Amino acid sequence: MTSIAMSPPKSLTDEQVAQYHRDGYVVTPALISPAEASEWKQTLIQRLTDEGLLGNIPSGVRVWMCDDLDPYTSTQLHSPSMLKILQQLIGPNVEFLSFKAVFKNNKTDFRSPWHQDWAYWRGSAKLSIWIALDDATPENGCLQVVPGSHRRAVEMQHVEDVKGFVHRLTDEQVADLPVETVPVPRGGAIFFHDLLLHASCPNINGQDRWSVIPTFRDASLRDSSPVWRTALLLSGSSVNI
Ligand SMILES: O=C(O)CCC(=O)C(=O)O
Repeated sequence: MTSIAMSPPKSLTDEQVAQYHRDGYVVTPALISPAEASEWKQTLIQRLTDEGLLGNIPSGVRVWMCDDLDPYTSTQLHSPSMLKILQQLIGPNVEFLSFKAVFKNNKTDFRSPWHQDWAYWRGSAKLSIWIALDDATPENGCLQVVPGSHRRAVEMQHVEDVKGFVHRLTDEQVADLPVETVPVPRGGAIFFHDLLLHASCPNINGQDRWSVIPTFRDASLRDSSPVWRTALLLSGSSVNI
């Protein structure tokens, strides 16, 4: 792990914890500092450059498993703030599974379609953190969510598309639902349940909108998901590894 200057540890209020359980998501406007967000973005750009993938991923999504952590990401994932908030939302046993970079810009300018992450991995409930590495606005592709949609899995279409997101809903299927658009400043984060219906706005102004999305689970629950061979225990004990 690298040594970096961390922001002071943060936690959620009881009201924010209740909001997560009621709505399926909660926003923290400053999980990390803007400087940390910028450094994380540069780290991921360097990784993608080293892998020969920068500018070469039509989906704008790259996933890394937990045994493939770069030092900067590892340090951030072990930050006291992140663990404290995860324990508030998941409980004392927290496992980290994988993380992805999702980048929208003047080339990958399409919206991510409506979906529930659970359709991709199934098994026990997961929690992901959508962390803004740039200011995320309605114009450059911030997230949209349907509050309360995390209470049940919905049937999704299977669509083959080089841009990814093969399990998705059409915009028409979401038309009558109470969509919220969620701008987040650089360093801010959205903690969200894997059944939360979410999408992102199209990038219409061409400005970078990078995010990093780590995924976690309650390590005390046995997970039948076939996606992860291994996990990294961050606190407590695990029935899975
Ligand atoms: O950041 C985005 O555009 C959406 C990403 C997303 O929904 C996902 O990776 O599950």
